[in-house]
Amino acid sequence: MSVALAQPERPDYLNDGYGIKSWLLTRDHKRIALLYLASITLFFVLGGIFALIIRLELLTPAGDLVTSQTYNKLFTMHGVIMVFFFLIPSIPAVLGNFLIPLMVGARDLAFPRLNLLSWYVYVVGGVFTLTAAITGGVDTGWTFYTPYSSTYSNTHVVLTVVGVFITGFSSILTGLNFIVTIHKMRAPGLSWFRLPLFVWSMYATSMIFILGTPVLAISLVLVGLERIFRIGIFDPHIGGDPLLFQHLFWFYSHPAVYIMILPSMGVVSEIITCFSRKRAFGYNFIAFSSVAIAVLGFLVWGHHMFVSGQSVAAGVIFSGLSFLVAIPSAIKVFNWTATLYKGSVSYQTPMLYAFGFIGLFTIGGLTGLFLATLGVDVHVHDTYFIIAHFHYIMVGGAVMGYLGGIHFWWPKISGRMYPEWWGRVAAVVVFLGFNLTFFPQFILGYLGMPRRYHAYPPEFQVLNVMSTAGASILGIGYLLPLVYLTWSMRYGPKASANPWAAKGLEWETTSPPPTENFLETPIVTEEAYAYAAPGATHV
Ligand code: HEM
Ligand SMILES: [Cu+2]
Repeated sequence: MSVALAQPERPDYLNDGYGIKSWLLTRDHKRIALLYLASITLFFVLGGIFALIIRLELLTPAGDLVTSQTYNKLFTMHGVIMVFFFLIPSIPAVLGNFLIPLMVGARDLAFPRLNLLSWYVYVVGGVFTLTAAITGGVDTGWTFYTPYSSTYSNTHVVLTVVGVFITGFSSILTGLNFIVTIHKMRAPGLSWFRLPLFVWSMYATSMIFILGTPVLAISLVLVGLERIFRIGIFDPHIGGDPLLFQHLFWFYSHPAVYIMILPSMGVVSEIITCFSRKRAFGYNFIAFSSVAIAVLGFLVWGHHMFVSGQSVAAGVIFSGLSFLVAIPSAIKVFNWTATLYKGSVSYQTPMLYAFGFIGLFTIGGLTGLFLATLGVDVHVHDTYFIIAHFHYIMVGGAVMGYLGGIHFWWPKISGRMYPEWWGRVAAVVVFLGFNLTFFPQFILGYLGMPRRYHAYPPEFQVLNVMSTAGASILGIGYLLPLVYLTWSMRYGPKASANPWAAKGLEWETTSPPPTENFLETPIVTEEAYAYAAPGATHV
């Protein structure tokens, strides 16, 4: 190795132009993905700090760390930030933006300028909501239930919902961009049923973005108008109906919970096939179950309103429809398991997260069925059982998938490898910390501890201490990737084009990819996941 030929380095998307301006005005989907990564990480850290203060408050029964008013603002800001500014945009805006053009063999998304605009819209929305937080906060809970939010709360409701409203446009524009790209810009030979499953999940997610987000936007505008002009939409004193808001809100927000989980399911499908070196078992079923979840998700909002006084008939119908959603979800879990069966499985970091996802999502999904059962829900409604249920889905599921995806595609994104040992350590710490945080909450809720209270009877303390301890471990678990991924951006060993020997067009270009993604248009000649493991009897 004495004479290294001085090869002029081909520019990749990271070194093709320097300086702040070249980033802030970029139209490259990969750079925009990194802009999102930075801003979303910031929100995640903020939301996480709020969460830790909440858990510290609940360490003792007396409610002695912060006042009850401050406590209400803390859990509201935690929820608003995590849901609207982290979970909803996380995988679509970061991984979707980065990967969809690469996966379909295109040079960029269909509307690159619109993509950049989406990021600015997201940031402007974030600035509004953060301003509300800094100048006094909001205490309605992330669900903004009326008539409290529209009439009685004297906090910054309007500023907060304006921020969420603005950010909604970012979702809509991103969804539009993805759908057009997936329809119109697939490489020659890339038929619908050769698409990576991640692309299918993004397609389903985009449908919800476009069909659901406007409903949320309108409901929030109505809350604002009601507060300012007293127009009588939600306040019964002036002819309004407070339950109307719950219908409008959940008509969006139940589908929105699938916005948070479907993308992770797509990520998990990619990771499982790659690290078991098998084609996806039941590809069509996995693909269509994403679409089925998106459609069914619009029919079940009433399961959030079982105790709001809706008719028994409505309750029974919503209960039954909720059970239906379990079918496509179970199909996915079954097909991932069948994909693993007789595969040559390896346990790299992304795969550990994928396993974590499957286990935790299953617990979250099954407890969802408890909640969909009318009689059980009446008992645990608005208790910690609910908190545990949706954190198993949204943190155990969605965040695990997000971290798994970030690790899986990190070599492609940064052109560097992360330290594998640290990766595995972090994955295990996250898994253990997560379960210690949220499992006790199922028991707490079952025993009757209500959610959103800043003090509680002493008999609940032991389980709360466990939960707070778990949250601290979880916090460390999240901090680790933040540190070593940042480190690897500079010092990590250079990654090859395809370090996992994975299938998919994104692995056929260099790491990191050139600005135009591919030097020549790729042509697709085989199905997705054409892995053949040596020694495997099934491929
Ligand atoms: C798959 C992803 C899922 C996610 C992300 C999710 C998320 C959530 C969230 C955020 C809440 C709490 C809302 C609040 O603040 O009040 C919730 C409550 C609920 N979920 Fe899920 N969920 C999922 C799956 C399911 C499934 C499959 C079912 C039923 C088949 C279900 C049934 C329920 C019910 C009935 C409630 C309301 C309980 C109550 O407030 O009394 N969920 N879920
Ligand atoms: Cu729901």
